[in-house]
Amino acid sequence: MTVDVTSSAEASGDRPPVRYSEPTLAARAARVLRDNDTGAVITAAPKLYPHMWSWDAAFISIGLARLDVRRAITELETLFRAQWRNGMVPHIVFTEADAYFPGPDRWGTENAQDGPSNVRTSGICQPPVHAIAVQRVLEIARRSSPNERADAERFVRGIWPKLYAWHRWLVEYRTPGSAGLVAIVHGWESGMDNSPRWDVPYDAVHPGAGLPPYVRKDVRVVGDPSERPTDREYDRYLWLIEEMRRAGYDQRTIVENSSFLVGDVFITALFAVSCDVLVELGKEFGQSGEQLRDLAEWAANARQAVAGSCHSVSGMARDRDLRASRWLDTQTIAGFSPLLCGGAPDDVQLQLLSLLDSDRWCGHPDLLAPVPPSVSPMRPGFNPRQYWRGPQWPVVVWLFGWAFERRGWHERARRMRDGGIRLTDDGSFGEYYQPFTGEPLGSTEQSWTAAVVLDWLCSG
Ligand code: 2M8
Repeated sequence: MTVDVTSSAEASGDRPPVRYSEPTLAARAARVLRDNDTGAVITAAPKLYPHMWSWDAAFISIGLARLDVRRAITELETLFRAQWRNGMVPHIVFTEADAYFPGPDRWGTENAQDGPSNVRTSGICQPPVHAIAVQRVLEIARRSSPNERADAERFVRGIWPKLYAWHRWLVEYRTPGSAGLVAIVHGWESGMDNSPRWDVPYDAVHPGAGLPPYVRKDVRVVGDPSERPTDREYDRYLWLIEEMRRAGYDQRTIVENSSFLVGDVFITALFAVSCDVLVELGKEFGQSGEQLRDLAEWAANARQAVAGSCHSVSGMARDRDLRASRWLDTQTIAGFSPLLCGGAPDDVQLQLLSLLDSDRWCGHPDLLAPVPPSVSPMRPGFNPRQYWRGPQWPVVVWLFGWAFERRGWHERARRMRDGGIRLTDDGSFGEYYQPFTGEPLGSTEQSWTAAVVLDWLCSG
């Protein structure tokens, strides 16, 4: 096995003192995806997350397509078989594994009117990146064999109406309030669970006496429990589930009454660009003009909402607490959302690009790899080891790189790719990374990390 040994200075923290060559790294990434395949799904991670997660599955399918287009298609089809009757794509599709909390019994979605009958799922959603994955799988298949190309084209025809229904659900049920942002009813829907973005709205969530007791499993799996959210935070997460369960997972009731309702600017930006992608696919595959017009209108509205959220001084995009009717000024990676979807005025965009390059973000002199951390190392509250409060996430880097490429910013896209590979070339495929030492944190052998690394390596 080819390994390049780093200098001892770089080998600080617990990062293994090796840097794999690209072919070896690719082989290791492929092995992680194969090892995490239960035969039915690729679990998000073998120990910490032994089920299928919605946005993980999208990224996983992109990496899988580099190995086996058919397997990538199956992964997305499995996720969409769990789509709710109202269009929602659930954030977890449960396997038989018992090692994760909250499991299906705690969610209790089996009596939800709109839930799927064939499989057990959670009762919330995650960021809408699936159209992006479908298009990527198609592109990769087209560069593979004629059979894979035909399989992928058949697949796109079949999944397009389901993607449209998923996007329509987000508009119908999750775009309340005048700001036009797509709203979340639980921090877990954002995918950035424990981000300081949610600290203020979570302060208003008061777990009631009726919160059933529970035992966490995540802190037993992660070596250092202080990286994970606190018990107090978990009480709030569980309380929100309790509220939804009591509402029978009826979306209108939840959006009206839940203790947490926040317009999420990062999801809104992803939604805008995913609608664009769906329009492109829909035009090519002959979908109805009316639906294409809907998608174009939803994209325009979402883009406008993202631009409208930008702070007048910093330029950073903001979430909106829809319960308290106020903007949330906490500055995190989500503040760069307009760079994902475009639509902000040129001066704001330039301001964001120069901020992203500055020593407050990617240009910070102590970063191992010049890719954006989840929170700026210069902000109070930055914690280099704590879940969504400072570390770098390879999938987030992939998303920015993908968006930059799409926007024609090839040099910027290349920097995200190269930086992402530098971050992960220890070959452990961490869930997230300590930005200064590159120590892998949380889970290792995390499927979506392996998947985006594989995509980067195959697109170099
Ligand atoms: C993390 O979220 C789950 C809850 O959904 C957890 O902490 O238990 C997040 O990083 C989320 O974005 C990700 O999809 C999930 C599985 O990788 O883990």
